[in-house]
Amino acid sequence: MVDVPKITSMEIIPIAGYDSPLLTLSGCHYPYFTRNVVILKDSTGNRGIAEIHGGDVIQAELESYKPYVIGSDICDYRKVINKLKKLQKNVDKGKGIQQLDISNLKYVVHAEAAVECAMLDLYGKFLNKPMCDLIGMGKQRDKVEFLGYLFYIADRDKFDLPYIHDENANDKWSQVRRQETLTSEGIVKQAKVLHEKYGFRCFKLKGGVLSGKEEMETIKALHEAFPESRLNIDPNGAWSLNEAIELTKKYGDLLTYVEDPCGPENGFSGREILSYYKNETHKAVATNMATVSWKQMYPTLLMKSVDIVLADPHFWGIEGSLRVADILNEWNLVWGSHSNNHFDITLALYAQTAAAAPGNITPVDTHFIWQDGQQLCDDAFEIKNGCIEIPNKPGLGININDEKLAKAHALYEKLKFHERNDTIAMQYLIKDWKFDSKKPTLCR
Ligand code: GKR
Ligand code: MG
Repeated sequence: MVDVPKITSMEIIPIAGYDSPLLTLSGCHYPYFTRNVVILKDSTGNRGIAEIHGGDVIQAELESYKPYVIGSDICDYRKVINKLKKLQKNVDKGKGIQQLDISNLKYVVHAEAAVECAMLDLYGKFLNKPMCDLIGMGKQRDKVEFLGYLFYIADRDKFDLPYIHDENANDKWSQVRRQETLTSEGIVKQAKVLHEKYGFRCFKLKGGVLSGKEEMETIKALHEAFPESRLNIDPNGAWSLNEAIELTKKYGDLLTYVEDPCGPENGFSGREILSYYKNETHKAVATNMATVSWKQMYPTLLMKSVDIVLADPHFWGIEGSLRVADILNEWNLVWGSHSNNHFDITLALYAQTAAAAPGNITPVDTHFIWQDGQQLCDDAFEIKNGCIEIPNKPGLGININDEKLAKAHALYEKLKFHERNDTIAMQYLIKDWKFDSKKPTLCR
């Protein structure tokens, strides 16, 4: 009989990283973003790691899990997760983020996904198998394609806030990602530099900032610069149903698919509105807003509201996200993953989960390009030719560097608040600016 290692300790380490003043419907990214890192130790001395969204609510949720995690056999991760699910306090109240109210994000995130990741990392180390071999129906592909996530960027000199400068960096991307970018030419330049550095063949423009027409003109410019590339725009539901239909009729052929073009309006949910949108345009639709839970999945599928569900493992759990992938694949629909600002541990999790997702998946979202250089692991995965190749290493396939982790924690300790808030920075640009799910950020 083999002795299965037991979990002997669980540490939750809140950390922070640097960001640019990226613009989205919810406002402007603050100079810092926060995450929670989980480290589990087992009786053999192995460490299992995970990273999830930041903030006090998620940190407290993770802390409350300790008595149920410590002492468990590492291979009992399903049993532990089932228990944690029953305990969960911050369950989605049904509204989710279908209107991109960022303050609801913490209710959509499932903190137990971090425990699942760290336990699977330990389990993989014990069996000497990569995580993607152990989850869902096992490894489906050796490499995973990611997309180049393009953002409009505000002028950092307009803020009295310590945005990172990267002044000493000599690569083009480190400079471009910190410069004001509010025009089509600027976004095309961003895409060109990203293509050169990471080899992306698929791009997503974060919309909801300028008018729909201006943003679709940017898509047109991107199409001219990259005629072979897959293009997608995500205004996070800022457009009305009518505007989304009009814009799609004029520019829709330039897009491979469109992400959350419209959302709830006139008493209809985002799922209903997207279904009307699809009936009229026949355009492929992706979402990370209308469908973020199993309850929301049922009406989504009944009404054929979307074609692509961006099932972030932090929202659905790792096995949950792969169950979504399985269902979508059986019905000729498509799996992908959404992202928020993150470090390299999340990048590895996306790669491992996507490697195990069956079917013809869509290139995975990642914000990591905006944080590249702030790696916590010396053996972090790298995006080359637009893809991450899954290494033949056990578990997640990466190992944390304690000094780098301590530095990210020290940065967190200096922060006055820990939850994401895009209004604070935005009010430097437009006095008294308030989030409005139906008004692009700069159209005030
Ligand atoms: O980083 O501001 C952002 C994004 O807009 C993020 O909050 C979204 O959740 O990337 C996400 C999306 O695809 O909707
Ligand atoms: Mg989205």
